[in-house]
Amino acid sequence: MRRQDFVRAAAGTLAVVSLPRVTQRALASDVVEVTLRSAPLRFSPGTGLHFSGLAYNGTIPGPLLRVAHGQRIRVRYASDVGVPTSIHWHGMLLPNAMDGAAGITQAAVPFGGEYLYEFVPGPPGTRWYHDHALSLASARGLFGMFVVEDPNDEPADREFALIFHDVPRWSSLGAAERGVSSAPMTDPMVSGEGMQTMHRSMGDEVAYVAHCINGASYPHGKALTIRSGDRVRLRMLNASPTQTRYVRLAGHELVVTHADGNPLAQPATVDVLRIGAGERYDAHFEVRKPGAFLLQGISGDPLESQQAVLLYTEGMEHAPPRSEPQTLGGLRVFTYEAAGGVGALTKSPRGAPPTYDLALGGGGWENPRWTIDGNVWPNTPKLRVRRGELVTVRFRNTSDMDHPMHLHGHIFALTEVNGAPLLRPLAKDGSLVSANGGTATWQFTANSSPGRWLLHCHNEIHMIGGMMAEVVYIS
Ligand SMILES: [Cu+2]
Repeated sequence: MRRQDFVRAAAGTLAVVSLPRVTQRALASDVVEVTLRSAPLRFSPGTGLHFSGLAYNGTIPGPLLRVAHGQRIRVRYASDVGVPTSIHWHGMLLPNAMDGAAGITQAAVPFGGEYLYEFVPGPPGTRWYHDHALSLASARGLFGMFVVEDPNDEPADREFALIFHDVPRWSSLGAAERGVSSAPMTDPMVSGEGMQTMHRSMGDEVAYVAHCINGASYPHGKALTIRSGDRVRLRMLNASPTQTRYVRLAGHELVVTHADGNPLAQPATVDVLRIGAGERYDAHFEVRKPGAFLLQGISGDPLESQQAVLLYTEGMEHAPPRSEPQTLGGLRVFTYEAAGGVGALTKSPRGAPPTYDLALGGGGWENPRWTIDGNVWPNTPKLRVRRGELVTVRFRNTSDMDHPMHLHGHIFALTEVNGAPLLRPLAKDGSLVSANGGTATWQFTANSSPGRWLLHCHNEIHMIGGMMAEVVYIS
């Protein structure tokens, strides 16, 4: 089998979410050849729902890419869509010219155009790819998961890739860009008093017509089979353009092992995962008894209860599935503080230079500006770094929305959250900075390939509204 055929076989369609391992069959010296073609797709995530989306290779999400660590990948990208596009390889350490940030590391690919991406995917872990040309093409369906196998991973009996994504009401994207959307905020309430929807007066959120896992809303998606005694690994990605997800598997606790694809210093056992836009988490659970269970989004938005997938043991596919209430009351929720542990400061919180303090602001009714230090891209700060330096970035969020900030081309250590230093810093490529005064501190070594690397909010509306800066290597 040629390599190209092989990766296609490994990827399959995304409806098939069980992941075969490729390590034993692929040699590290291989070049994996992939063609990704973007094109319009009439997309139906459920009965009676239709959406004019954009798709890689005819599926939303795009094909699951999977390589053994050390393999090189060569992706021929061809665009058949009428808006500018590019492909960003999210969470990868790669040459700057391969980063896929249109207007920064490459020119956007026009209709009929092509671009060749070639690099050695890494580090190992659950990564992803998506459009990055500020044209909202990603919100319309141009995203997929990219798994770089880690030879050191503990094997699981089953492994599933789960991509949480949303189908926007098209008109609300434009309204959100102008700051005049009236879509509600939908975070679940932490109180035990049941479900409430928080309505904020701000007009910056996108309205959605469907919330999906792997291309379908419940019960239209493909159910997953498990067996009693199985140790099951879940690779979860939140590809929502704007929203944080809270995810629970009915009747089970989840042992979280990786954040953004990178191993946690110590696994965290939780009832509910919180996944910010762009984040990934790997978790495993044990099937202790037969049954049918929903893995479900927990939300204040009733529509989001359809963001679920059924897991069942043999013979139980028609049993009424166990589900859980749409509340976080009394549950152990995954947070950075819970995963990293919070301790007393052992040294001065002041980072050595270069330290950048960035204030995240903006928003509000009829205000489409989302700012860093009061400015919008491209007038935002440039973080000038020299190769080899340890760089500290400290965020303070003065706005009343969370911001899932993401750094291209580097893995940082999340060392502080809301004033609490983390005993075990999390290795990540993005972190939520919470609303109304929340803080976060990142530290990373400037050891990527020289060039311009974006640092931006992964809420696409905020990014387009200006919340974007860049790390620039100087010599
Ligand atoms: Cu934001």
